[in-house]
Amino acid sequence: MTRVLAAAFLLVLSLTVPARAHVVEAGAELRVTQTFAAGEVTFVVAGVSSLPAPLRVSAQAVPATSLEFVLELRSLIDGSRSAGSVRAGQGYAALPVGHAGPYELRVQAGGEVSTIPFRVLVPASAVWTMVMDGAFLVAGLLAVGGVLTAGRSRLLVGGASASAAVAVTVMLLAPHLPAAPPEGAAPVAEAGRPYAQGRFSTLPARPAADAEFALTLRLADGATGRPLDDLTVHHEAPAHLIVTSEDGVVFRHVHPLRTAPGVLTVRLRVPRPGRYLAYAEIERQESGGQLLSGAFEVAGQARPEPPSRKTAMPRLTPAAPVAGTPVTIEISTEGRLQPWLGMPGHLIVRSRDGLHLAHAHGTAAGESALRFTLTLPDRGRYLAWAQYATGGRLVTRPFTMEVDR
Ligand SMILES: [Cu+2]
Repeated sequence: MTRVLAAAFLLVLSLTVPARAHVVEAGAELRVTQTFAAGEVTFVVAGVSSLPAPLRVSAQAVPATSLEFVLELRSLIDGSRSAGSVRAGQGYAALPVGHAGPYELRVQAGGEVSTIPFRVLVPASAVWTMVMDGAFLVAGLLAVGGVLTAGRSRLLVGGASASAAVAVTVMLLAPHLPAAPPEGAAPVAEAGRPYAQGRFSTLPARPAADAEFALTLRLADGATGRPLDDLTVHHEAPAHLIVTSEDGVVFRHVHPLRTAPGVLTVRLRVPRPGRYLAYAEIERQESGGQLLSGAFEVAGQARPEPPSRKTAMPRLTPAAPVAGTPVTIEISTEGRLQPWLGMPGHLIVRSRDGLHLAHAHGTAAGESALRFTLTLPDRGRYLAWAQYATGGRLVTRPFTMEVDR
């Protein structure tokens, strides 16, 4: 009986000991989406578990592009550099890194450059993980002894049981115990940080319809006024920029490039003149999300609305949405959904006057439908755009919603 128990325990041991992955949060990959002229490109920096090691950087683009990205990695601690290149959807660049801590990854393609700050983190062991590992080891050794002596040594069997109890207890408590901060992590500030101030500008100052222009967002710390350069990547980008024409005909959801500390820029081209509203979703480190807004004018000849693209026919529940209470929106999608920015789908909703902007995340409702739930604050007409990826391309489907009461 004891022999069977000991053998069973050894089996459990062999399954549990190598699976210590739950503490290795630092080994997670980092995904950063940037809008290049070619389209949306997500750079994927694979996690590392020990150093020195090559940092693997790959790129995924929608729509697919064969553009080559030149990469340069620079340590902000000692200035050491490594370089490489990668094509979207093809393999990875291996950039050697010697130590944990802050780095900048410079990505360049076709005259556009973005410098992405990030941290290389290496998992550090907390004291309790060492206790757990030690207890498992002792239990294992004693259990082996127990098997060899056919369970005749009470000391061995008792010791194995006691060690196993300690190990299992620590393992069960593990999710509630504090993890050691990974090596290379930034010092944690106690409170959140001041609000960001954002100023939008265009180059040229008055862009023209159908001509490329640069839209720049300059971020400043609300307390000191200094350039704000501590954005954290959320939903796979440091900043999500929504640009809509005031009439809602034109919609862009892009991810600007960091061209200098606190300066985010994206190249745009819009087909219609008029007033445009810009919104940036950002998140400072150790702080909540913030929405910054601005506006700019595009010059050019007014012309009739272009034939509208495929609009969505949403199914609303309740069919007549009520201000201040949730509405569920279901839209059917063509083709199998691919995650986009870490989610099956996104829904951007703007009030007609532009004073309200919401961003909801969808859940897949079966193979070919997306479901969103959100609450619209007031009566009126809302312009909505559902976004998802399928078949290697991004789909944007506009529709409107009326809130009558
Ligand atoms: Cu975004």
